[in-house]
Amino acid sequence: MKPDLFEAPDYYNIDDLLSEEHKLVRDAARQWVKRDVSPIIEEYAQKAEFPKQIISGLAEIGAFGPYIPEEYGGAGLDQISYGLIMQEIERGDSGVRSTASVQSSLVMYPIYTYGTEEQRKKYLPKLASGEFMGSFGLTEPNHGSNPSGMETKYKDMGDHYLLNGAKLWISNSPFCDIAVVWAKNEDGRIHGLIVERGMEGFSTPETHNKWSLRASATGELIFDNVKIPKENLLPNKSGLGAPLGCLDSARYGIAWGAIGAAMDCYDTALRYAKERIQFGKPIGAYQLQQKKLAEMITEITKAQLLVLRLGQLKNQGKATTAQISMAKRNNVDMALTIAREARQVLGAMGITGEYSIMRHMMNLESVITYEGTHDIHLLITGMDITGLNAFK
Ligand code: TGC
Ligand code: FAD
Repeated sequence: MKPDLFEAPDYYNIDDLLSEEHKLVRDAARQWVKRDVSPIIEEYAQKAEFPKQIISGLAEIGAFGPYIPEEYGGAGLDQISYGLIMQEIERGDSGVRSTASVQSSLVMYPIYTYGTEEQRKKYLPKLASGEFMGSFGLTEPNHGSNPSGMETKYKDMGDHYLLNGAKLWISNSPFCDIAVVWAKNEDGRIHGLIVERGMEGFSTPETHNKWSLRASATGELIFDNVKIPKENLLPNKSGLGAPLGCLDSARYGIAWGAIGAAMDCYDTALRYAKERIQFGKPIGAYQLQQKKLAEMITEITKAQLLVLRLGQLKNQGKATTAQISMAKRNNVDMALTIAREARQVLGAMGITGEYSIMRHMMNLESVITYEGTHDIHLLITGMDITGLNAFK
């Protein structure tokens, strides 16, 4: 892979709107990605393996629990810093950002928000340091976009719960130490349970043959009469709103993260267009290529402004699910369109692993599907503006 020459585009001087802390956090993540992710990521994507050696680095830049209070090992940062960290990590690779998103928003967030003080103390510091890695089990073979129909269930056995069922398409599953799993009780009410590796009847087979998110490990979570200690139930929220609340936080991070992938594609295409000579001129001198590049920077700039405002709302506790949906949907679609256009600017070179663009493009096919598909987010916006529910 070519050396990482990335220069971040900031067409509207958005840096002027960030605090010194935001810029320090962002720059530390940016330097770390350049030093520890860019040189190895193509190799790991090619061999379809998560690079476990970067776990400690992710912890050091605050990517595990950026907004979780410091007393539980988190970085105690605000929502804009969280977004900037996700942006920088996804600039390196969406799969690495996935690992951080799951750990922070789908494992640490529910334990912090819905868990007991004992659960917080037991798990959060280890998750923040990367000593423990977590996964989040919502999706099932028969229930993706409609998790309310989930079949995974648990039964109260007096001194413990008995868990049965299966989750599919689970990021980090093959190597997770714990899984936050959503299951129905005998009354059909959804609760979160913390399942630990080593519990009898719990297995995590890996899903192979992915063309997307190859540097992220994806797998199943299988529960065959798993005995769960009663203290592993998250007691402070039940119903589908509990997992959906976690998704709000993760989708917000993805809205920022997708900008990172788009910035990397744009920066690579811009540099290539200025250097590649055809018909005696750099290809960037031709109007067709300028149109592609001009539209890319326009869309990136709009996306940057969208998430910055969303981050302000989130810091004030005012960001709604529908506002987050809009940003996730828009920014991932924007990044995928830019990846496709940028790939064309590079001609044949664009299909090789010498450049990051094709990897970003393939990754974004997952990002546009997980955490609510492109269609589902449109329907969430539609429901919000019309007051009419297309799901029921
Ligand atoms: P609906 O009837 O609308 O809602 C059920 C209950 O939940 C409440 N609620 C929320 N609560 C908190 N936060 C939110 N964001 C909430 N949204 C809804 C709602 O008020 C209701 O409460 P109550 O008290 O009345 O019961 O639910 P529905 O069954 O009609 O479904 C709505 C729909 C389709 C929008 C939802 O199910 C959905 O978002 N589906 C998409 C599924 C999804 O996003 N799955 C993601 C799996 S995790 C993942 O992909 C990780 S990838 C990680 C990575 O690698 O980065
Ligand atoms: P389906 O729900 O079957 O949808 C298929 C198609 O139908 C889509 O185009 C969808 O938009 C459309 N559709 C569905 N319902 C409607 C409707 N009402 N109206 C119109 N169109 C509709 N899940 C987890 O729980 N944890 C994880 O860590 C996790 N990681 C993932 C990692 C990867 C790499 C991938 C690819 C997925 C991951 N997922 C995870 C699962 C992901 O959240 C689901 O794939 C996603 O929610 C969609 O579910 P589905 O694939 O079953 O598609």
